[in-house]
Amino acid sequence: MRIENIELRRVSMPLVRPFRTSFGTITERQISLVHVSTAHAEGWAECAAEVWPLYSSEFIDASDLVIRDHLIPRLQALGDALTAERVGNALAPVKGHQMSKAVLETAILDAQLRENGQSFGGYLGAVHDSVPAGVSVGIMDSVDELLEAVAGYLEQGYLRIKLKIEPGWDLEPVRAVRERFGPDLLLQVDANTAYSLADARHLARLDPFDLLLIEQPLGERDLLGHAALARLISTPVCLDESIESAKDAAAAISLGACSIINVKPSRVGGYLEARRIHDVAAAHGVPVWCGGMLETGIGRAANVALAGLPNFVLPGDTSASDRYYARDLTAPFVLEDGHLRVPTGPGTGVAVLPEVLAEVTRSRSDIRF
Ligand code: NPQ
Ligand code: MG
Repeated sequence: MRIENIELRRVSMPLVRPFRTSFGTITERQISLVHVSTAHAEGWAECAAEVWPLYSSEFIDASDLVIRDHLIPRLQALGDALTAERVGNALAPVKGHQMSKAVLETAILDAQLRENGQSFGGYLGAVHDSVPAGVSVGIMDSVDELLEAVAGYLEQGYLRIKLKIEPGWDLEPVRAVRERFGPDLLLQVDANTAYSLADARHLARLDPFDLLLIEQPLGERDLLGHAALARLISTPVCLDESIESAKDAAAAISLGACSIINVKPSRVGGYLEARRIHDVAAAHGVPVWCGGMLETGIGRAANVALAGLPNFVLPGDTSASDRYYARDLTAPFVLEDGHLRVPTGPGTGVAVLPEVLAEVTRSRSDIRF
């Protein structure tokens, strides 16, 4: 496949409400979009890196730079031999920078699939037409405010609630949500690395609330700590930040560091590595679910396709567009009976809306091939 141009575009997307996690609060998402043009098609993808290196070491300005100066030259060197399947190996000599690698591979895959008339879901091996939707609920100023927010999401049809937690906002909100909404609510928590192994006895106090899982309680490099914690609490441990590759997944499973994995294509370098994690986990009987990084419709479309694979057995953070954005960059994803439909058109199956794109664009630049 022959790329003619790659456009990098910075957009700014206001959130419908502030989103607070253990690592900070955001009110607006700054996103780098990658737009690939070939003679026959175009492809879009979005980079998950944020302004600050707080979720992981990656951040948006560094991402733009590594894409321009270190990753794209390696793709240009492939010439006409470039395919989406060759991107991973071509970029492998560059250490780290999974989100930057992921956005390039994904935009190229989108263009390639559009050229071939194949959908993301079809290419990846999705077996479902629609996927159950969960929602990630930020840390709030009061339990009353949280209960109101959860009630609103349940009214909209969300099938699973994930509460963001941190020391000082854990037992009380979990107890309140469990008591108010009852034992049948699918409920889980995400600490984004906010605890240490010394908190094991405290975290064991979540055991009675019958949570589906606790996500990334300890530091991202601390597989042994998670393995030790998993033996001290009955809530299943799920890893997010710790898993940056299929090899990481295999190691974490073998060590007993997790019994469930949150798969985020952006965190692991793209959809091909995400599918490998799905496969490794399936081979070990470990369920996975699809995480989210506050994607616009561009990234959401591909995530929903991935979530259609057979071992995505838990509802993901694949929420409707209006969970985050009043106006999305694509036609909005909407809940239908608590589910999102897997797009069936070529590539991601969604079209970027030119007027919205123009309105949210802050800068753009072209790299000619
Ligand atoms: C998680 N996502 O599972 C992440 C954390 C997260 C939906 O909970 C900007 C960019 C803001 C990435 C906020 C959800 C973010 C972000 C939260 C990722 O851990
Ligand atoms: Mg997480």
